[in-house]
Amino acid sequence: MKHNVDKIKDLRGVLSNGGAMVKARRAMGLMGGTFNPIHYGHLVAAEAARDAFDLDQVIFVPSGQPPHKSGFFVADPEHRYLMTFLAIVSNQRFEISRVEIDRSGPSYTSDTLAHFHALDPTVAWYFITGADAILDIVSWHNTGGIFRYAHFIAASRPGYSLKKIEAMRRQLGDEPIARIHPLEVPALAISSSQIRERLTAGLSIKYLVPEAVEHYIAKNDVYAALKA
Ligand code: DND
Repeated sequence: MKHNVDKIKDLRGVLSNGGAMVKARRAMGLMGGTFNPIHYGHLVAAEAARDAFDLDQVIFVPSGQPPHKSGFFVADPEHRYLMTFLAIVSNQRFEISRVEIDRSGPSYTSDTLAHFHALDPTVAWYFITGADAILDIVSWHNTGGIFRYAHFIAASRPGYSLKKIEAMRRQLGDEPIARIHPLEVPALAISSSQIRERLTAGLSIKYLVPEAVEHYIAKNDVYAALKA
């Protein structure tokens, strides 16, 4: 089964237009995340973005070394990769990339976007985030560079207001702001931190994460360190 898309061969599409061949500008989504663990909030946001922006595929990109996470337990990258794989495998339009898992050093989004742009510069790349992540974007590494290679889809998330995007105009500038596209998605007040808290307390995480992810966590005791 194809599940590593870092060597994309089939991205270039052509449309037949009255006999002339016109290169189609394909649109692809990138769903970056720590996925510690992945849950239905992530999956609903990715699917809603795929639908609304007519994306050919959404590629999930689990962070190897999250650039900004500190002060709490982050599961091993291979566990987070495999949980993400299990969560997306049944969706034909979802894929997964190891690019950040296999890259050493902090997993900066600017490097990842440059990577995908280089794979196929004819593709319109859309980086999907939740409202909380987009409102924090001014603190990201190489803020000037991240908008060069991608548009951003900012999915609504309970507790965060997409109206605050406008307030970042002064710091980011007009062009980057024009590349941020707010998107209302079905509200799911689920977070990875809430799931970790439930695991710590010995509470059920059923129906918050896909069943295969729930089983993977239990079988491998992925969050054992939290119970110590
Ligand atoms: P998170 O750690 O917030 O991921 O990271 C999101 C992305 O931002 C990753 O690709 C990071 O590498 C990148 N980032 C962050 C900070 C700095 C830099 C890059 C840098 O380059 O300097 P989570 O696993 O927590 O969540 C994944 C995504 O899903 C996030 O965008 C989050 O907002 C969203 N999300 C939801 N959206 C809608 N409803 C929910 C959600 N729960 C999470 N319930």
